[in-house]
Amino acid sequence: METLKDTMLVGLNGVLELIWPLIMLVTLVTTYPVLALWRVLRRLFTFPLSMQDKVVLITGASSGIGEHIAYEYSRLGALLALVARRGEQLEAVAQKCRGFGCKDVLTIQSDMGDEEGCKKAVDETVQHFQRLDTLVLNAGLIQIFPFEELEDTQKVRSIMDVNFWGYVNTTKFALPHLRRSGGQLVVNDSVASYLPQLKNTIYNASKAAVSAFFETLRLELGSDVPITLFLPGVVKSDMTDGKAVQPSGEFATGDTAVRRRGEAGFGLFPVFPTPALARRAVAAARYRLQRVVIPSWYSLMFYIQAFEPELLQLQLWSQFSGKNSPVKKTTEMLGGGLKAPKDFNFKEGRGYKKEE
Ligand SMILES: *[C@@H]1O[C@H](CO)[C@@H](O)[C@H](O)[C@H]1NC(C)=O
Ligand SMILES: *[C@@H]1O[C@H](CO)[C@@H](O)[C@H](O)[C@H]1NC(C)=O
Ligand SMILES: CC(=O)N[C@H]1CO[C@H](CO)[C@@H](O)[C@@H]1O
Repeated sequence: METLKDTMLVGLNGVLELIWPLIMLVTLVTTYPVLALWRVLRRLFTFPLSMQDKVVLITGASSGIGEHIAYEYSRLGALLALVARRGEQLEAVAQKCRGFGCKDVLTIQSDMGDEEGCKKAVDETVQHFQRLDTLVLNAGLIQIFPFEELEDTQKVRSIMDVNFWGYVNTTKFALPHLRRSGGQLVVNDSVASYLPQLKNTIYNASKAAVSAFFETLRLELGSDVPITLFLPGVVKSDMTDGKAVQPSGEFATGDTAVRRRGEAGFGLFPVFPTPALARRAVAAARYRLQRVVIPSWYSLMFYIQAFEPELLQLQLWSQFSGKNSPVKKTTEMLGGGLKAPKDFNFKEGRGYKKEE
């Protein structure tokens, strides 16, 4: 039964629904120029953090974005703790870091998909260096298949474990050390956290969770431990090369990886080179920026998603179907490491409008 009070509350909310957008619009128009000016001034008058002899812990450091972030910090004189599951590859990266001038690199073979692994990464770093200044959370898994192909959701729990819980648990273990050193958090989020991307349901959800978690944590920590979220668009990495979790829970390898890579439709967007991405992400962290989209043109899509989601959906659907699927065409045209195999059949995309 609706009470009189309920009716009045609904009425009050109704009034707000009418006038609030107007108030917001006026606020946006009046405050935006001031804020834009403040951002420019802040950028001009803030000195980037010196990384000389600072201890940086990087997860997912054996390849792709994490690897290049390690090189970037090496050039800046930081001391590194590199974490990944693949020990040999990690050693090779560490060797290159030394070549770039890093004075001390610790490699930690660990799985960020379980709690012990997260704890081990932080503990061994602090044991070795006696401190921790920057935690770069970057390890991640992706899936490239429609949700309905999945027989058992248990099989893809690993994505949420690594991409979300791994980040949360590592943050939990690292925070006391970061507080002590006046350190900072740097987090690899993805534009997938606000841009829907077909065949990436769980991945997309894990990224949205990361966004929500760290934006909230930011409010709690204030300036004690600054948080920089970087949101890469399509970047060349093992992930965009098709190394993805399968409906079976296994990793895609060989031909399957190549097929998955083609199916992902990553090829529609021009790939952003990984070293350049790492440079921008590290610069953003040194300026303690809160959130950077790299490359920045992706951020415009955020407004489309917010105000005209139908438009974005239309574009994504058309991308995956039809005779002249732009995915197919641009993938072939661009190459850039994302080239589909010659005999790849783009029409096979399951669950989408099939060609008659
Ligand atoms: C995170 O910690 C929780 C609580 O201890 C644990 O249940 C979970 O398995 C951990 N997950 C990861 C990925 O570390
Ligand atoms: C960081 O994001 C990019 C782009 O989404 C991805 O290729 C890379 O592997 C990332 N790591 C995680 C954890 O998403
Ligand atoms: C943040 C977020 O939810 N992003 C997208 C994840 O994917 C779904 C389904 O495609 C979209 O509706 C979301 O906008």
